[in-house]
Amino acid sequence: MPHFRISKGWQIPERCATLERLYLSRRRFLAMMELVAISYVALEDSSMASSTAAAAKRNSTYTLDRPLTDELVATRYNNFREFSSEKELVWRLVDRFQTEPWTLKVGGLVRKPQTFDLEQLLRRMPLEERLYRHRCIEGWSMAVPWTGFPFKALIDLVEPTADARYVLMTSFQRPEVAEGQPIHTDYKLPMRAAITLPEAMNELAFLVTGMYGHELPKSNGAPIRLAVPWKYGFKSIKSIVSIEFTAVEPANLWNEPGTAPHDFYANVNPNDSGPRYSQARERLIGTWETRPTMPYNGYGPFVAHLYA
Ligand SMILES: Nc1nc2c(c(=O)[nH]1)N[C@H]1C(S)=C(S)[C@@H](COP(=O)(O)O)O[C@H]1N2
Ligand SMILES: [Mo]
Repeated sequence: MPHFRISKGWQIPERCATLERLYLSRRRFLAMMELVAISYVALEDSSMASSTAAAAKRNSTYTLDRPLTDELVATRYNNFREFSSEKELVWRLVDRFQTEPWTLKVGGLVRKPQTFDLEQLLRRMPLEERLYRHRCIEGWSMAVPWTGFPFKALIDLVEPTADARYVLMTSFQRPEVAEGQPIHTDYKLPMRAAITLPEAMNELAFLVTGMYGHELPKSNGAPIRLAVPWKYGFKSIKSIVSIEFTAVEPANLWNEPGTAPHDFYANVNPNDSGPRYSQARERLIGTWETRPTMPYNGYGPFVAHLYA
């Protein structure tokens, strides 16, 4: 972790003022930033140890129609409401969130429910790199080299029963280190995302542990997040702590009480015109370029048959 990133944390932008006022006096805020700087140094060693989670051979099946998003843009413009609803702020607020060690509980309608130590699990999983587009329902997109393994490889370990129809993933809940968790009102916490079992078994469904050949940054959902690139970004849940196989459609973001409604599948669709956003076009972050939105975000050849 280069040290210039630490000093950047001191440059508090104007829009943090609200957050600051809500939570901390300026003095306490600065003291916290100092602690953060110290823990950065302490963390250096442990984060290098798990670099196996990050670098892997590229699978050439998945190609892009656009340049990769600049790494600094992709890692510093984040939706991660547990920390902040300000996208440019998330990466500055994640330092106290400890992601090692990490356990992933996999259960529900499976023959072999298991609680995995993530580091041990990764030694057994076939890691590869994939170039994927990512499309947020807010109308922005990025193109990222993810490292990870097919969701199916994990599903094969636990063996879903014949009754299993859906897969529910739950994110972490630690309000003491995630500043957004005590205040934010958009998501029911902990955040949950669900897809169908055939969707999870589809070759595109990818569990991500790294990006750009590096360890997955906390801002992007360390130590393990989903990438389902044909769906709006909110299905690609970050920092997953549990995966549960169910027979009935689980309540999850955005179709549970208290959240803005959206259909369960949330497949990218240029004809969507929700109350908040038109989905006709998208903006490529880090650029001023906009492009027409593609059905299934361009992944129709892989997934359209699931909905026929
Ligand atoms: N736990 C959790 N996962 C999450 C979110 C979140 O707020 N919390 N936001 C989602 C949304 S809306 C998007 S667009 C992507 C953003 O991923 P990125 O920050 O890596 O670009 O993460 C998704 N996963
Ligand atoms: Mo999103």
